[in-house]
Amino acid sequence: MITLKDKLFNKIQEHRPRITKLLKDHGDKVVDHVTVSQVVGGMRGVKSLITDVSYLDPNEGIRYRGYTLNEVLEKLPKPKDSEMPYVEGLYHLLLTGEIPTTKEVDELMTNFRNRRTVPSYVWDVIDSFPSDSHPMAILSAAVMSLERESHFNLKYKKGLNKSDYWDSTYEDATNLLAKLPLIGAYIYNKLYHPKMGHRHPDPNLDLGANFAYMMGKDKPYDDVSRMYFIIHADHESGNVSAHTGHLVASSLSDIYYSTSAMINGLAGPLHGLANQEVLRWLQQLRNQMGGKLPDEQELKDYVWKTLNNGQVIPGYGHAVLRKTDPRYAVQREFCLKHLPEDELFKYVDALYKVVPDILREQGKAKNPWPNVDAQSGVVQWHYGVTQFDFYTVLFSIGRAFGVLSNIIWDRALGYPLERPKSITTEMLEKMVEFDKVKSTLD
Ligand code: CMX
Repeated sequence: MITLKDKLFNKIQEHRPRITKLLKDHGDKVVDHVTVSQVVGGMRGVKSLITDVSYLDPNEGIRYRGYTLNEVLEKLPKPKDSEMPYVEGLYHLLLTGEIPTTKEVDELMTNFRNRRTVPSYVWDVIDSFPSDSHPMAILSAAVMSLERESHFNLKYKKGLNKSDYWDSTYEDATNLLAKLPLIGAYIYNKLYHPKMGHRHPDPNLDLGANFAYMMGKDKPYDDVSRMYFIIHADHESGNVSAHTGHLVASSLSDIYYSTSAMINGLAGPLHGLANQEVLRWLQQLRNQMGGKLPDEQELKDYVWKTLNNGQVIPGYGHAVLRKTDPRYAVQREFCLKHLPEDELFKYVDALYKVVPDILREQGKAKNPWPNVDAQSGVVQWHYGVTQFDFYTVLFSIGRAFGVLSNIIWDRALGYPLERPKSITTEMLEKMVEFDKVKSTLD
């Protein structure tokens, strides 16, 4: 049977001439122009990165390899009696653009199983952290400690042909992806359930079910894990975590350095950490309400108070999206089916009815609609993962699938070191002055 790696190689061979032709025939074609606001404002919307793994449409949301999230969840093979597909199948889709067969997913599950042994020194690194450390800091260090395992580095030192970079990068990436759920669950049990201790993975389970098992959670947490990892996997290349992973990898740092950097970027409250901020914010409100559900006016007052204190409403807004995030919608559907009576879900749903209008009235946020983080903590909380500091670790495990797929392709297509140009404020001022003088002369 043709392996995932063989299939990937064929896809790479097909794709390489497209980039060569684009560069040769159209290298000077102008793709975008850049305004002063974009230079000062974090390069919002500047078309300057390339990826085929996913595309984010402002109104429609994310597509993985052309498929909407609902299509991905519908088309990928699923374990028996499960609502959510195999995460292993998602990796196949992200890398090749093709929906795998059940047989291909089976093969990939064996492949992952053979790669998931975590060296004992990683457990030592995790254990050496004080128990009040943030789980994202521990995760980042645990991934970093694995760097000595990099095949890419070994081969590069011996002399590696550029056209073969992708091969050992694929090996490193797949090794890390197989280990990440074990590392995540170990961190969880160390910090929050030290008495339960570390659970070894069950060889008969897929990645999502094994994660639930290692976390000590019953069904349907296996589906929650699959859903969570799949919907968080990729959001094209410009978001902080994906961009950081790509940027670091562009210097040919191996994927352990790149993934650790990706995790560090995700740990910011404006990005992945927003899911824990949502829970913190909801808990504050819940405490204030002393057990009763807030009415509409009480909710509005709480939202306005947050804004008037100069804080953002966590879980709302987005740098690219201009509609409700489909990742929010997928989780909402899951909640409506499995936990419609959950108290926090009712809070989240009630907020959905008031926050967009308030943000519109305030007039600052370009997108008043909820993003993925508005809903994800509630699902975790319902199934007993109430330690909200941990939520971004779950996001990281999912995000690594997209970022690493991208890095493998970056190497396969020979994308160079990333190096945008910076200029000084004085230069910008002179450009503006020059335009003013020019227009008076015109
Ligand atoms: N609450 C209050 N104000 C908000 C807001 C929100 N949810 N979203 C945006 N704004 C404000 C911005 O802070 C900014 O204010 P200033 O002009 O005073 O700086 C203004 O609206 C314009 O911002 P924008 O162009 O609409 O949004 P950005 O691209 O700058 O930022 C994001 C995007 C996500 C950081 C922002 O919407 C935000 O802070 N949201 C809350 C945090 C959050 O949920 N982050 C998770 C995003 C998803 C993810 O990456 O995981």
